[in-house]
Amino acid sequence: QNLNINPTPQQFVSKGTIKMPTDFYIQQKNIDTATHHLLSTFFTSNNTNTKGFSIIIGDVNSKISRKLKRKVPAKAESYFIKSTDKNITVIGRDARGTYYGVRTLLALLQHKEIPLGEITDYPDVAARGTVEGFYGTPWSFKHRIRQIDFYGENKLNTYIYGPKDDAYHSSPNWRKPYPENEAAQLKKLIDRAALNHVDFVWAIHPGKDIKWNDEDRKNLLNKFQLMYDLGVRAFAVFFDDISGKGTNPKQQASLLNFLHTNFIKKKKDVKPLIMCPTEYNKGWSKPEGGYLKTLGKELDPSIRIMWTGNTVVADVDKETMNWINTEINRKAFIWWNFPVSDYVRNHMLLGPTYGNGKDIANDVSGFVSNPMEHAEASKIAIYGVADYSWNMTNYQPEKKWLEALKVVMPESYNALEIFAKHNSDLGPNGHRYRRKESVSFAPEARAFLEDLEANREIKNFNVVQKEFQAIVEASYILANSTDNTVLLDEIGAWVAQFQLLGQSGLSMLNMHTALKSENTKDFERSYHALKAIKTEMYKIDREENQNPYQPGIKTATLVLAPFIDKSFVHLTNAYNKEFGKNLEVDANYNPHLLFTNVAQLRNQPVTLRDRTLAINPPLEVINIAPKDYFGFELSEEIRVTKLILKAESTTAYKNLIVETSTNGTNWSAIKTSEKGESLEASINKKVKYIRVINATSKVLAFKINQFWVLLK
Ligand code: LOG
Repeated sequence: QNLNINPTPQQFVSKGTIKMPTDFYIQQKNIDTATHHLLSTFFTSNNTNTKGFSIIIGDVNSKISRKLKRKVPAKAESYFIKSTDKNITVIGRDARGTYYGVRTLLALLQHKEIPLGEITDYPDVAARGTVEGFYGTPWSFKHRIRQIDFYGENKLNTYIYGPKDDAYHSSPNWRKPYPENEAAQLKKLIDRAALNHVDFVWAIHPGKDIKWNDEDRKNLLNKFQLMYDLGVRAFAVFFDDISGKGTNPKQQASLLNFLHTNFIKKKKDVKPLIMCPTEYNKGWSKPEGGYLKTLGKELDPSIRIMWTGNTVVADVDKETMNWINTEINRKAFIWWNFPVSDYVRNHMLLGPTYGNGKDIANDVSGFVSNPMEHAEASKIAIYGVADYSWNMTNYQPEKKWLEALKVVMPESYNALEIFAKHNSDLGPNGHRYRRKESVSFAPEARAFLEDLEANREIKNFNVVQKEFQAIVEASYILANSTDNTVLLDEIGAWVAQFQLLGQSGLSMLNMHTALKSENTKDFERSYHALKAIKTEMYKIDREENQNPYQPGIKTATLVLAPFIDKSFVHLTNAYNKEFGKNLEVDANYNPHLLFTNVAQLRNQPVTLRDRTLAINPPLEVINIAPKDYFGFELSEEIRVTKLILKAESTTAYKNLIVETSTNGTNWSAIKTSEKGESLEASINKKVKYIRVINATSKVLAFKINQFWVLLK
């Protein structure tokens, strides 16, 4: 029997069901405020009295049958429930276990019939939840309240508060108290967390300007005390994304040990410290510097060390864990950088939570997800994280994803499913992290294109048509839904874009039908309609979500959008040929490629905006060896008018040569000039390849701030 409880209980022995009683008799022993509160959300004076169906709630120290108490697993936060036709008993290992038992009890009482039997349950991972640790607009108060309630509902016990753009979390103000109104709001969040049995972990990020002296130690103690007074009982110290003196592992360890001894231990009611190291992923770790080993050796064993995996954005597996745990002498606390989108801000990441090993429960001390700045939309992924971290071996990504959609949109979940399944990949990005997208539609798109290109009858025309129709309809439903307006506020612009995309797909299909029946009037109408739809999409992309990093609104970029573009190009070409017409073919997708032998650049996305073809500038220094080059391979010979390179320092310019080629073998050099900060070349000829090459015999190292060519 499916209990429909998230996270999935570890063990459920089913013994039939009984009809839901109308009245309950609650006997509670040893329960805390949070559990009291939770009970009061269901049991009121209307449905409780001493003659009702018995519900006995307590923990292992309460006066409850010894026989049943023995069934509570000897694990933190565990509970045991026995339900018979006479009564239901809920016993927690500890206060939180009892609370979780009551969460499950209330879920059982949502059914029309009460499932009978025994539930034995406990979490696989000790600390489970999120770290609000992204760049960009921090979550609002309202969103945080909704998140914390959601964590309680899904048995997540950890919310690490560390928004990069909170000035009192990081420099310059980490030493100062929060202004009164911010402190008051934090206090409300902290109280709300307590009511949901969520540890509100307040993180500080002092490494940008910390001085390794007594004064700053006192500053930290003082700030911790202020946060303690607001109700914080769990703390973290982040040393990520810093450079300079703050990165010293001996100093970091010594400071943290100091905080451990003089604050954590003294308080008695505060959880062990969590720290995020400077080298927080394997790709950035320099074993020869001994950074991680030093932390591992010197940090008090109770202090947890965070880890994002083999790279900044990565899924973690057994091997990941074996490596890091050996380095740091303890079980790493996983900071999973999903569904965070601060490096692909024009995308919505609404797909399932998947990719992490199901065999690492015993290798981690915690597992938290870093979400999107879109809090509500992140719940889809977080729901999966709750199940994965609670009951790892039984975790089923797709099943949990479908459930999550229903939880966030109880009415319009079918429409949300259509939207979410086509909006999950990140597009090409410097971290090389990708997600599946449009999984069930991808083979249809492929088959359609194959038939189209082979001039065959398109066998799955109806299937494809149905999908586009569904996309348009789902978008209307979502845009007018009222079951989660908070979510709609976040995804609205993407939904609008998605609707247009679906509409453009229908026009593309019409073009095909018209071409087949040689109806030029219909063909040209649909052709122009599709172009007009593209213009509208372009407008949304230029008006909505205009952040300075990845501005705009991208939708269904992995499968759907390229599918429509390719079909459009093919159909227009075929039409032009057959009817001797000259309709413009440009589908304004980027058919050009990056052309480089520099490993550091190989995965940088190339974007075409208007007629400007550019490399997405990476944030790190690039090493260009002798004969190394970077540039573009154009889809065909195209007239290029201009090339611009803006490097962080201009000293490399004299060592670089700009070359063009029509075949990739024979190259001719182009004259360059330095204009202000840029290296510029005026070209004005048709080329297929264009590149900048290191013509010297030494390695050139520079940061690329801009690199683009202008196409005619
Ligand atoms: C930051 C984080 C950011 C994430 C993804 C960590 C430990 N730190 O590169 O604030 O959201 O990557 O862009 C990070 O992941 N730095």
